Amino acid sequence: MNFEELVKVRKKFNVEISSPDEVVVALAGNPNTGKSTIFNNLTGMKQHTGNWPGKTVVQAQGEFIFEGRRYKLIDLPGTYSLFANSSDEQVARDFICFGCPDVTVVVTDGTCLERNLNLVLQILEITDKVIVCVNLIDEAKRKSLYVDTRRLSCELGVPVLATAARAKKGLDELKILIKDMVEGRIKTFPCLVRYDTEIELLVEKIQSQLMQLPVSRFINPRWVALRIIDGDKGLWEGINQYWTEESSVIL
Ligand SMILES: Nc1nc2c(ncn2[C@@H]2O[C@H](COP(=O)(O)OP(=O)(O)O)[C@@H](O)[C@H]2O)c(=O)[nH]1
Ligand SMILES: [Mg+2]
Repeated sequence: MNFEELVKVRKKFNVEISSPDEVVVALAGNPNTGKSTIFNNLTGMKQHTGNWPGKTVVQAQGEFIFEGRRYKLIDLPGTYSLFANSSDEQVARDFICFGCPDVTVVVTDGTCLERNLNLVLQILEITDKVIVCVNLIDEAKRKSLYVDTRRLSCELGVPVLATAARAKKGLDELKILIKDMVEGRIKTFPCLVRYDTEIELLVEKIQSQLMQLPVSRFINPRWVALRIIDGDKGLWEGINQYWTEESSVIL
């Protein structure tokens, strides 16, 4: 998307950007993983809260400047899944999918990673611009849990870093990773869930048709194909709501 298109789409989420250099970072994760702690530490006093447009879900936005660049941080509602059963999940999914964040940071709880990885895998199906934060690493250590972030990063195909947000540990590294990702110094190879052959063949078929549509420039065709097979109506609603200009092409 060019700058004007991005400005228009993000405005629909009440996220205003003023220059093409400004970076939009979404903070996603299960509830109580430390998202707000990270958000507050990174943005300090430069933040404000409101509601997501048309929803009673609280939206927190904040800013920080790092090495001369402005970053806008969007604290998404805490969710266990993106299958849009609640308005929280819908907000998180719609923003990750249609709000075009430049980077999505998924904050996970290092003391119960397994449960958190479900959301990580769902987000990796939508976007490859993901950084996984294994937070509460101090708690994990206290429970004698060791997280091999390097191995996890190899398996997920995206950067993984350990943080202890309450003690402000790892947050400088997080900023560097975000910057490196935005500036194209990090290549990711997201781990994608492979489904049964029957489904994969169908995905391939739908995907190749989607690839011929202009909208495939903006949205991951594999993910759309999976949602179509899933019979997910929320996807069409999202496309109509946020990408009106593109919808006639896809529907
Ligand atoms: N020990 C420890 N506590 C943390 C850490 N990060 C956040 N917390 C605490 O975990 C609780 C939930 O954090 P919060 O940021 O509100 O989580 P959110 O629901 O994801 O926004 C709060 O009491 C935080 O102080 C951390 O790295 N270590
Ligand atoms: Mg919070």
